Amino acid sequence: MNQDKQQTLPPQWRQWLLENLRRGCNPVQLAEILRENGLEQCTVALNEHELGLISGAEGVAVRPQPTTERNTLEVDGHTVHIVGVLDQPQVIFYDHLLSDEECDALCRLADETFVPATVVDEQDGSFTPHPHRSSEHACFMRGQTALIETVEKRIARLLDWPQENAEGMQVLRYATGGEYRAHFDYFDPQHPGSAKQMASGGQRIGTMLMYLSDVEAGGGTRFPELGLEARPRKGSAIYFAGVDAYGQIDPLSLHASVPVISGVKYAATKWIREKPYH
Ligand code: PD2
Ligand code: ZN
Repeated sequence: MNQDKQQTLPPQWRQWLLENLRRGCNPVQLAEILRENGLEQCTVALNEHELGLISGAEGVAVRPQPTTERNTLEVDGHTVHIVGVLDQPQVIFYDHLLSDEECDALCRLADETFVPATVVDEQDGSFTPHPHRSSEHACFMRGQTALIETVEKRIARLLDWPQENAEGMQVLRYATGGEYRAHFDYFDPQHPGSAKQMASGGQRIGTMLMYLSDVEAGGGTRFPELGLEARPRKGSAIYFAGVDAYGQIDPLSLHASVPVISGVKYAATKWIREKPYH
């Protein structure tokens, strides 16, 4: 670095930098913004108090940090297997998250209430049917039945994330040809409709997608940016984060439910929020 050019960061920028480091923002992105503003060579002297505040940010979890050390996890008397892990974006593949009986019971419960599935309208944040999502869904409130509550508790334990920081369960049914084209589960802050969805619970930071049926052909969950596809298997599940380790939305989480070629696909989603969702 050219020492002649070195100067102290202007006070308003200093405040901006400290504030964002404290919030846990990605330091690389903050450095990039400083560079864009010609401030990359400035120095910042921090006092002890400020250092304490920033280092405190490390302890604030912006997304679940599920344990992946063990291959088998005992959760409230139920044994779940971790069968795969991707670090970036964060994707965890679980087997036997649900028993066959739990899958069947969720399908039967949903069979009574299926309606055409909707997506969030980018403009006004309302739920609206869309040709890119040709499936049916049944929406449940958190804790609506004892079984739903059991599954929600299990997910909260697996992810080590509060049960109330999640939306209610949605059970999905895809007939042959049914699909959900490539999309993000997070709310894009650039879209006018996102503020309405984020008013309660903040950002959708992750998705637990559970497969409730085997499917003869098709029906995988595909991540086109990763060249990765999870295939449905009754009782298995994938968890994927929609934000990076700094809580920034992650475009690599783009995903789709590819068309069912043969059979019927049942799945269930639990969308995980950054804050309590009501
Ligand atoms: O059912 C799926 O595989 C799937 C894939 C991608 C569901 C969703 N997204 C969703 O409901 O958001
Ligand atoms: Zn999705």
